[in-house]
Order: sequence, then structure tokens, then C-alpha cells
Amino acid sequence: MNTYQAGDIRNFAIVGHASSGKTMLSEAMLVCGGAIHRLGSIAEGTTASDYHVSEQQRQISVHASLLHTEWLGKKFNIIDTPGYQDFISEGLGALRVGDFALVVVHANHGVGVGTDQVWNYATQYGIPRMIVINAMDKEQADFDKVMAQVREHFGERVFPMNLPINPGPGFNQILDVLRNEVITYQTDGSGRFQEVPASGQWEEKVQQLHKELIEHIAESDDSLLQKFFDQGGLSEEEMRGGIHAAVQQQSFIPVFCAAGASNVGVARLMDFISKYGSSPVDRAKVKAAGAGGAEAEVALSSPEPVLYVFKTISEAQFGELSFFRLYSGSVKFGMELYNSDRRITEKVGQIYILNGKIRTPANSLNAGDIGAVVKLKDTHTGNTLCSPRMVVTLPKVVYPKPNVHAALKLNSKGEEDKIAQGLAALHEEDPTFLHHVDPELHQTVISAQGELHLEVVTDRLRRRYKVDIELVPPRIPFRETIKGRAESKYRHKKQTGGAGQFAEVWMRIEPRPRNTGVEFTQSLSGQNVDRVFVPSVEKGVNSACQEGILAGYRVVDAKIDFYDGKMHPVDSKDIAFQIAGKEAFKEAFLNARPCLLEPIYTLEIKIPEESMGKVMGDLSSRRGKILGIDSEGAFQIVKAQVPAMELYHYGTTLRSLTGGRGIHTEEFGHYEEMPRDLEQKVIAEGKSRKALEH
Ligand SMILES: Nc1nc2c(ncn2[C@@H]2O[C@H](COP(=O)(O)OP(=O)(O)OP(=O)(O)O)[C@@H](O)[C@H]2O)c(=O)[nH]1
Ligand SMILES: [Mg+2]
Repeated sequence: MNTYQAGDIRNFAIVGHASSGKTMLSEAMLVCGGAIHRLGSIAEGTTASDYHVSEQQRQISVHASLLHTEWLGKKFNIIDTPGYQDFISEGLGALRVGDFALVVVHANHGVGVGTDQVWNYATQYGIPRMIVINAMDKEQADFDKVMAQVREHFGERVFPMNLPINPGPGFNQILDVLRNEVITYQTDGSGRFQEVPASGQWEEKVQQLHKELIEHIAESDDSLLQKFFDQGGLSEEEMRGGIHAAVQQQSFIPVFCAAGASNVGVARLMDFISKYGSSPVDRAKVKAAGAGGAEAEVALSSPEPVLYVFKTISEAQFGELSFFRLYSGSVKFGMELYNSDRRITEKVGQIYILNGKIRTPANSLNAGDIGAVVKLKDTHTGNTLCSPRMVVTLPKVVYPKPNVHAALKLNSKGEEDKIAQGLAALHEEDPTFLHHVDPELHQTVISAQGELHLEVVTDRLRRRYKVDIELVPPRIPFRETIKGRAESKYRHKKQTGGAGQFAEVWMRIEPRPRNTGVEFTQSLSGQNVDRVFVPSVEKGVNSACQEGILAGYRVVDAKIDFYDGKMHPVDSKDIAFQIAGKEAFKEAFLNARPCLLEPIYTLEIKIPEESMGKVMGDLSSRRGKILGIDSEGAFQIVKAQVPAMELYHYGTTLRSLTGGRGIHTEEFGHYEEMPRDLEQKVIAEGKSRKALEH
């Protein structure tokens, strides 16, 4: 492959709702460009993009894949992204490095939640969008209906660059608005086509659309409008500069119809991308942080290399691959670059350009291009690599917070370290899931973007690190406390064998306000107990508080006063007072109306107005308390408190209650006494767990 200058590169992300046909569309582009010879299939798992086992098994995209091909002398760097909600963040990295977004909408299903989401991400990154209405060959494919829906969502600026002449099964003809032609595609998947000038009703239709199009374009170039009226029309050539500018400013958003699976409409879409699509030149300067966090700029024209690593992945027999975009300078094998996030120097390994798993070595890449490099030591997703002469850090992608949690259950012993290392490595590749070891509950908890994401992460862990694990609900850190006062007098006496043990501890306990913890005091008077044993008793009490008494959970919010006792001149010693302290405390605790507390989380739930009833009903079935409701556009923001034990996989339920539109954040709030029946259940579970441990 040649090397390309920035103006001849088209970097774009193919994004959209799940199963809208993004992968098949990218596959069709590769066939058109000659990068592959035949269309692969999703059902058979033979596409260039979906080559991971996790993708082939489920027939969905899980990873963003980098593909490339050439069309009309331009290099297309295509990033095919997953549409399934759990993996939608993969699209974030792709949109971050793309110069425009190709948003795919299914001709039957129309605009989905995922479409809105990626649209907003593209807006956030300030890149232009183009729309493809795909699967026009489907029964009941309705271009006009979807077009109306797209306009309703994304505004009147959305404009068709072609129209389907024969939508539905057998679809192969398109009216090309720019060229005034009817284009007939072969349906053998080759993408080849023939063109004839539009005539009759189609010619009239084109005339009308031309006029409207020019009005859109004239927003960025009004001399064109004049020319149009003077000549009674404009050729594609005359509109060229205007179209590019208008797409950049999004004064119009072009729409194309296509059928990726039969490679219809794709070639002309590629023509448009070659001629009018954004190139790195359109974003020739990007913001960065310089030394000490000062504002800096990376210019495409600068000779110093600056790269952003938007994805890393470890591949079998290949090692770690880091995908990057070059914002300035060129990059070559063997070059030394500085990782400004980790403050280390990296040596550039072999550089590749990719079509999924097909990798072609490249000697160097120029500014604006996208590729991958192997064997960087310690560079991760989101890092900037730069010339040591120009140290900058590019802004990182901010990923949504994961809010579905599960704990790992290890089925064989001694694999803890392997799992910890594996999780750390996987997290470096995929920062959208988090993991931590809960020291109190002795569990490794994984938080992800959804249940499928959890599954994919655990599968990867199993496959790559050969560990035997499964997912279980995370344990809940209940607390134990008391509601009343009590006293105890406990004597510990042991006189077997050699030295005996003797200690007697008298104590009083009483409740303390919520969240004030445990307070231990002594009010000994007289000489019944030597003060040297006070710390021993405290140690015993603390140990009981840590272990729990009712169900094995930490004791909180209690005041303990050690006020008297007895000792023996020879047999009293530290250990004896520790034991007596612990047992005295347990006895008093059980007599002081003990109870369990449960953690309560504060949730902020964002849902469309029409889902309000269902979501509120569900919250009340989860013992939720509503704190307040606000509105934000067409969305309602509900604030609520919900017990942690009712929150398992709430994210999944919320998604299904709201047709995928609802999102929530959750944060630990406080502890509260729990209902009696549930308390009894937790106590019973705690007891059987304890029995098992023994
Ligand atoms: N009839 C028809 N089917 C299509 C077309 N494009 C894709 N499909 C089918 O629709 C399904 C989903 O296609 P994909 O290309 O995997 O869709 P996607 O948008 O990449 O899906 P995700 O990446 O999982 O979000 C597959 O069964 C495809 O064969 C098309 O143009 N026409
Ligand atoms: Mg896909």
C-alpha cells in the first residue's frame, strides 16, 4: 500500500443502533475497494470486521475494528463499531479519532436509542455526520418513512443524496441526485453498476431536489445560488466545493440509501466520501495539554509526531496491538516516542494497517493516518505518544460509568493472582469495565456496561488466562447494631495443664447515633482489674465487632463501657482478658435488641417521560423511596433511594423498562435498619455460611 498525505485520507467511524447493518456495509466497502474479493457473511462469521470468537458466537460486533481500502485515490480508514448497548463505548474511541461519522439507520427499524446516542457522541466530538438508510432490500423497507423520522430527530438539514427506485426484495436501482442519473447495481455483491441519465418522473424529481440542495449549500457559498438561477442548474463539479463546506458545517446532512448485504448503493456512497468527506485537513489543529497542563495545539503540519492510542487489544500469537491516529508528523518503525501519560519512552515496533485480522506491515505512516503498532511496553488506551521535542497530552475519551455488577466465583483454588493480573490487563484494553477486590466481603467485583459485557469480559478472562470462574451476585455489606442497652458479666477461666487463664469482664453497651461507629471506654474504679488489661479487653471487643455476631457482618454504632471485673494474681493475662472482653461483648450485644442494617444507594435515573409509570412501579417493588423528580427536555430525572440488595442488575431492568433509553447512576448513601423478614433471611444465610466455613 502507498503512503498517503492527509488530504487523501478519509477517517470515519461507522456507528448506529444494534444490527443496523454497519458491519455488512463496511464489508461491502472493502469489496468495492478491492481489499477483499467477496462479501463475507454475519451468519457464517466470515466478515473481515467481526473476526473475534465473541462476535462470531453471538453474531454481533463487540469490538471496534479497523479496516482500510482505497477509492478514487483516497485511503479510507473505516472503523466499524458495535451498536449493541453494552459495547457502544467502543464507538467513542472511533468517533474521537474519526473525521466524520457514518450513521447507519435500518430501513425497517428506523432511528433507535443507539442512533440517538452515537449522534450525540459525534456532536460532542464536533465531527460532521452522514446518514445511510440501510437494508433497503428488506420487505417493507420504507425510505420516506425513515427519512421523515430521521428529519424529526436530526432536523430539516437532513437531505437525500439518492433515492431508492425499487425498494424491497430485489432492490438494485437508485436515483442519484447529484449526478442526475439512475444507477443500476449488479446484485451479485460485486458492487458494480451502470448509469443512465434520469428521465421522466425521475428527472423532475431530481430537478426539485437540486433546487432544495442548492439552498442548503448556498448557506456556505451564496455565489452558487446565483449561478444556479443564471444557468438553470449546476453540475456536480460546480457544486463540489460548496458541498464539502456545507457538510463540514452541517448546513446539510447527506443521506444515502443502500443495501450493504447485497452491495447496492455503496459505490456511489464511497464516491461521495472520496470527493466531499472530511479529511484530517478539516481538523488541522486539535487541542492538547502542554507542559504543566497549559493549553497547547497540535497542528497537522508540524513535523513532530503526536499519536493518540484509541484502543489496545491483545491478540493470540500476536501480542499487544495498539491502535493509533497520528495528529501530526510521521511515524516509523524503530522510532522512539514519549508516552506523556505514563512518562516513559517507547520504541515503535512493527507498524500495521489492518482489515480486521488481516494485517499488512507498513514502513511508515503520515500525519492524519490511522494504524496499529505492536509490542509497546506500557502504553494503554487513551495514552498520547509524542516526540520528546513536543510533549503534549491529547484529551482522553470519557467513558460512561459501568453500573451492572457481579462477583467472580473461583472454582479452583490458587488462581487469585492470575485473575487479578488478567483483570488488570483486560481493563487496560477495555476501560469501560472496572474491577476491585472487596476486602470486607472477600470478593472480586466486576462492574460493566451491561450483562452481555460482563459475560464477554469473563469469557475473555477464561479463554486467555485459562481460569475456572463464574459470575455470582456480589455479597452485600450488611452491618450489625443494637437498639437497646444491656450489661454482661463474663468470666473466662481455664485451668488445664500448666499455666491457667483467668479474667472477668463487666461491661455495659448502648446504641450510638447512625454512622458514628463504635466507641470503647472504660470507667474502672477501685483495684479489681489492673488497667494494663484495658487494651486487652478493647482488642477482644474490636475482634468481635469485626467478625460480627448475628450474621457475620461488622458491628457499628454502639458504645461499650468496660466498668469493672475481676482478676487473678497469677492466671490473669492479656489473652485471658481478650477472650473475656470478646465474650462479654457478644453476650451484652445479643441482649441489647440487636438488628441488621442494610446499605441504601442513591440513584439518579434518567428516563423518557412515557416510561415513568413502569419505572416508578418497579422502584416501589424494590422498596425504593422517591426523593424528587425533575424534567430535562423529553426526559425525567428521578432521584430515589433503593436498598443495595434490591439493585442487582437494575441497569438491565431499567433498559428493558424503557426500551433501552433509560440510564442511571448509583452511589452509596447510608445504612438503614431493614425489614424483619429480610433480616431473618440474611441471618439464616450468615449462619449457614459460617457453618460451611468451619
Ligand atoms: N436484507 C439485508 N440484511 C442486512 C443488510 N445489512 C445487514 N443485514 C443483516 O442484518 C444483520 C445485522 O447486520 P450487521 O452488519 O451485523 O449489523 P451491525 O450494525 O454491524 O450490528 P452490530 O455491530 O452488532 O450492532 C445480519 O444478519 C446481516 O446479514 C442489508 O442491507 N440487507
Ligand atoms: Mg457490526
